[in-house]
Amino acid sequence: MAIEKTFLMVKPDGVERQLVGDIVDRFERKGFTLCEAKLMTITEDLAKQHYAEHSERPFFGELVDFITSGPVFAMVWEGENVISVGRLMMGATNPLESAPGTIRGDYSTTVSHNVIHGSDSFASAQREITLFFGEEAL
Ligand code: 3AN
Repeated sequence: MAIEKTFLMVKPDGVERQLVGDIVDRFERKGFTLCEAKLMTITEDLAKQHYAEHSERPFFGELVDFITSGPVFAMVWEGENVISVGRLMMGATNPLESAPGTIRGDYSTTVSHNVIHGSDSFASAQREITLFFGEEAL
């Protein structure tokens, strides 16, 4: 048993396609608790910090351009194993591997415009929650 918190974010494509309600609904029905949420536009500086681990990758510029291209819906969710279960609910990054029934499996066909971001580890969750909502949200 591990009650923990994770950072989830509906990306600009998901907000534009009006998928926020569906995504919040999935996590609520699963039994997780929404702790923080805000609709916001990410600055270039915040995008670069958020995706720092990808800064050397060839798609980094594209990634920053996309995530700053329109409003995102940033959230903190709490619950048992919410970090790893949240990743399962999101589906794989590779569209060939994101199963139907998952968020990406149901709504996305590409690796870049893939609707949702979720922390991939406890350390990432701590870092991302602090970056978007401050230490008091941990
Ligand atoms: P995830 O979001 O599933 O944790 P990461 O951390 O490997 O995936 O990648 C972060 C983001 O970078 C992905 N959500 C995706 O939008 C983008 N990305 C990953 N690989 C590629 C790629 N080959 N081309 C373009 N964008 C990519």
